Amino acid sequence: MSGQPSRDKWSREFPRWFDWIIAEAEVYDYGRYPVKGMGVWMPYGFQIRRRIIELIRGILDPLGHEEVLFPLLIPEHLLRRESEHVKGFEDEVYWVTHGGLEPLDVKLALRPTSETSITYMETFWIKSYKQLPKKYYQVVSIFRYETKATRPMIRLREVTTFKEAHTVHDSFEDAERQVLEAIDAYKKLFDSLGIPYVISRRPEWDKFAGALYTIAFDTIMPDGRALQIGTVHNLGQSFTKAFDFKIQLADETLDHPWQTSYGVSDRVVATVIGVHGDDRGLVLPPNIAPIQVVVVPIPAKDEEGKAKVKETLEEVARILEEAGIRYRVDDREDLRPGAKYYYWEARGVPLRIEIGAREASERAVTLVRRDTLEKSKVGLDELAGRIREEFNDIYENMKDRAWSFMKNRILRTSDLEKAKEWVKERRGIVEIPWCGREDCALRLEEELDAKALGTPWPLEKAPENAKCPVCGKKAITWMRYSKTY
Ligand code: P5A
Ligand code: ZN
Repeated sequence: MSGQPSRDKWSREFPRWFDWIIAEAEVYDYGRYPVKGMGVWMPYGFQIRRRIIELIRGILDPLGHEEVLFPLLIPEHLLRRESEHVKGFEDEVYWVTHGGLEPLDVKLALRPTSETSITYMETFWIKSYKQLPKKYYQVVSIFRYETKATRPMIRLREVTTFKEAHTVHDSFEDAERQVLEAIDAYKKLFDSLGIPYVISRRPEWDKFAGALYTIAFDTIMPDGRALQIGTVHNLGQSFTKAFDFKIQLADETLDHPWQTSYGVSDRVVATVIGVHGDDRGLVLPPNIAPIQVVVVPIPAKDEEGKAKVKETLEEVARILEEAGIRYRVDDREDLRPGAKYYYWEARGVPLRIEIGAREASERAVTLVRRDTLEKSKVGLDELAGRIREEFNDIYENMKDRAWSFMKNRILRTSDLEKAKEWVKERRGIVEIPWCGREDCALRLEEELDAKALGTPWPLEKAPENAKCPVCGKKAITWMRYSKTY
C-alpha cells in the first residue's frame, strides 16, 4: 500500500500545474502556435477529446438528436437579424472581408455560434408541427475574439470542440420540457466523467444573447475559481421571429415556433484534467482513458526469470486483448521501470500491471491504481474480472473525491464578512440571501470582488426570515458568487 498521492502543486499553483501537465502528457500544445487563443490537440489529447465527443453522441443520439454540419461562414445580414444576439456578439466576431485580393460584397463572419445560420435553414426544412420536436447538433470549431485573458482549452479564440445543440418546438411548454431534457443530458455527461457541478439560473444581465433565460453548469477548479462548463438556453421565439420562421400548428393556424440551444466545449476536457489530477499529473476516468492499462515487465537477472516474465507478459496481453481492454505493453529497453511509472502516471493511465520474475513464477502480477497508488497482487486467472472491478472502483472514488472537494468550497451564509473572507481565502462559491434586485447583486459583486453566477436551479426559496444583506428587504432566494475563469 502506498500513501495517498500528493495534491500540493495541483491545488496551490493550479494554472501552472495545468500548463505543465498538458505539455508533459502531450495533450495540447498551447502558446507556441503563433495565433493567440489557439492551440493544437496532440495525438494523446486528441484521443481523450474523441472519447468525450463519443460520450456526448452516446447521450444525445438516443434522445433523438440528429448530427449535422453547417458552413463555418455566416453572411453579415444573417448574423445581424436578431438584434439582441448581434449586440451580444458584436465585439467578438472575426470577419472575412476578402477573397484573394478582392474585397467581398458581403462580409462573412466566422461563426461565434450557429443560432442564426441554423434558424435560417430551418425556415426551409420545417413547415409543420408534425415534424416537431426537432433536435439538431454539431461538433465544430467556433471563433470568438475573447478579450478576457485567453487560456488553453478554457478560454480560446478558436473553440475547437464546440458541441452545439439546437431544437425547435411547437409550444413554449415543449421548449421548457426540452430545457429539462438538456439539463438531464448534461448531468449524465458530467456524471459519467465524475465532474461535480452546481446548476444555476444565470442572472438576467448575464444570460445568453437572445435567450429568454440561461441555465448554467459551473464547477470549481482546484484553485477555487468557478468555471462554466455548459449552458442551456430557452430561446423563446427570438430567432424564429427575427427570421420570420413560421410553422403550421395542430389547429391549422401559423405561428413562430419555439427554440432552445445548449452547448459544451473544450472546457469539458480541461475540467476532466483539472478536477481529477494530482501532483504526478493526469488521472483519467477509465471510460475515456486512451490507454486503460499499461503493462511494465520488470527485467529479471537470470535466464529462468527472464523466460517466466516473457511468458507471463504474453499471457497477460492475451487476457487483456480478450477482455477488450485498451492496453499498452511498455517494453522499451532504454528506460528503467521507475521512469516508465513516472511517464504513465503523468498520462493518467488508470491501472498499471507490473510483471516481476518472482510473482510470474506464481502466475501472478502486481496491479497499481493511478488514483490511490494502491498496489495489490492478482493471480492471472482473476485478472480480467479484477480489472473490471477496479475500473468501477476507480471511477467511483474519483467522482466522490471530486464532489467532496467541490462541496467543501461552497458556503451558504448571510454574514457578509464571512463571505468576503471565504471568497478571498478559499475562493469557491458563496451563496447569499437575495431580494431579487439587480442593484443589490451588482453591489455585492463589487464588495466581494466576485461574479454573480445566478440563483440555484431548481429554485430554492430562502427561509421566511432571511434578509438581503444589501437593502435589508426580504430575501426570495440565494445568489451565488465566485471568482471565475
Ligand atoms: C449554446 C450552444 C452558446 O453559444 N449557442 C449554441 C449557445 N452558449 S455559450 O454559453 O455561449 O457557449 C456554450 C459553452 O461553451 C463554452 N465556451 C467556451 N469554451 C472555451 N473557450 C471559449 N472562449 C468559450 N466560450 C464559451 C462554455 O462552457 C459555454 O457554456
Ligand atoms: Zn436587496
